Amino acid sequence: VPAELREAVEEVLPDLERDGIRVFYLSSASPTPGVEALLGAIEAAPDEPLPAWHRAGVTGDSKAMYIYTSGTTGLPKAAVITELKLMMVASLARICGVRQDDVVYTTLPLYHSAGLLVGVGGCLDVGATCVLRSKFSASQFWADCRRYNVTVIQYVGELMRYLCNTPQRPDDREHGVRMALGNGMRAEVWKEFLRRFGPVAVCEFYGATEGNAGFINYTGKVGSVGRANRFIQLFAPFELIRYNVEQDEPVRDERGLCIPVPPGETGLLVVKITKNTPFHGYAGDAQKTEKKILRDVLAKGDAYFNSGDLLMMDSERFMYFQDRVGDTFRWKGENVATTEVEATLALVSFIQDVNVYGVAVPGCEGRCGMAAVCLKAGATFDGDKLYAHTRDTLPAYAAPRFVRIQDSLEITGTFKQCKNNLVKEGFDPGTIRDRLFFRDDARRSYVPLTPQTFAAIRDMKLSL
Ligand SMILES: *[C@@H]1O[C@H](CO)[C@@H](O)[C@H](O)[C@H]1NC(C)=O
Ligand SMILES: CC(=O)N[C@H]1CO[C@H](CO)[C@@H](O)[C@@H]1O
Repeated sequence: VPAELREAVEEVLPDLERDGIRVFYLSSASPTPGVEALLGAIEAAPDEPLPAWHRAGVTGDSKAMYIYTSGTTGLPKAAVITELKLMMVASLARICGVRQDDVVYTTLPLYHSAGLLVGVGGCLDVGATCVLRSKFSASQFWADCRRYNVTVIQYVGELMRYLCNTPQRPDDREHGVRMALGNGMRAEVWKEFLRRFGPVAVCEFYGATEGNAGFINYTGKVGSVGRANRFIQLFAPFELIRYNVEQDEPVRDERGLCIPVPPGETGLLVVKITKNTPFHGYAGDAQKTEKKILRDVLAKGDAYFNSGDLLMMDSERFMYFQDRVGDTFRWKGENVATTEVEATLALVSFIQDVNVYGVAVPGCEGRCGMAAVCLKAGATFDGDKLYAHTRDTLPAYAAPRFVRIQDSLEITGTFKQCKNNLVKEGFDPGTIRDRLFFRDDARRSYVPLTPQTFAAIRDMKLSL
């Protein structure tokens, strides 16, 4: 632990000591009895290879570490990462073409799999140089790349968007970055990134920390997370199955089995659990582990890892990420993929950040779209412009009915947005301090949401 977390550590230290767990501060001294300081020990360590006895008894199945899932819904869960999994995920960098002479720049937190396993692990795997920054900074990003001769950058989709949102500069293309390695970049952002910062090869991959398989597109088809080739199908048999967003469960046929979707249709990604693609579950939580396993998928008695992600495969077998299961909601009988609406709204000139979710409205089935928006510095909200943009780019059911202006949006350590509190808070101007707007079709604009309008919606006098 970093020494800044001293208070939190001291609170649970007695429990940890009881379990025989040694705790280290990442500093050269420790202010806490019972906690050791790591930096001095690292300095003093010899640089010869570790003796083999040190890892005698370690096998592919040994637990290497726990990584907590990011917890966009509910508390984070500790996913078991085995030595084999660690090596497989670390090899992603090599598969994407990272070389020994590369300098890889990582600003992602190291307590998650992208930064730690792909970034640091990938550098260890190929023998490349790793440049770490404790916190991502959009304004310092390219300066860092120039200063440290960075050739490979690591991203999650949000980071690329933050970079594209920075003001244009004449030296935007002055850098030696040849490759970007990461996941979750939307096609719009991908195009804009290449236009702004030049020909950077993008290696986009898809995978969940605890998942048992993933995809990569190492040749850079814009927007795609990879291609489902025969090799992947043989190694990790996966299916996209029909999903009922309202019931929040897969659709089953009369035999009780799941139904694969045809190309072009969005489905839930499930990956068969086999010897090659085991699922190690969550530490000390058999119940949560079982919840991620889907049984009787294509045949009675089979078992699949439920990714919780909705993907689409096109006729050329390219895979596209659509949304997280819990993030998609139903409105007017249609599925609204929040990440898709977010990507569309992010293109509006005065919007810096946006988080889309669905709120309950009295007397209405499903949930009604709402967007929490953070404005660009110095920009003002333009209801007419937003209305015109959503009318031109989104189907009517997907355009948010309500907009909430916030100074900043709550995100997790891995730049994922938190929706739960926003959903709970709803759209009542009587309790929400932020400015609220309402999509008014008659006036073709987003207009301030007045207590009168709210009351009319609540009392079901105004139909949405
Ligand atoms: C970056 O490259 C330049 C030119 O090759 C070199 O002079 C400089 O020392 C390098 N910087 C770092 C931090 O390695
Ligand atoms: C592995 C993979 O699917 N690569 C594809 C990524 O995108 C390029 C560009 O369209 C395709 O040609 C590749 O086949």
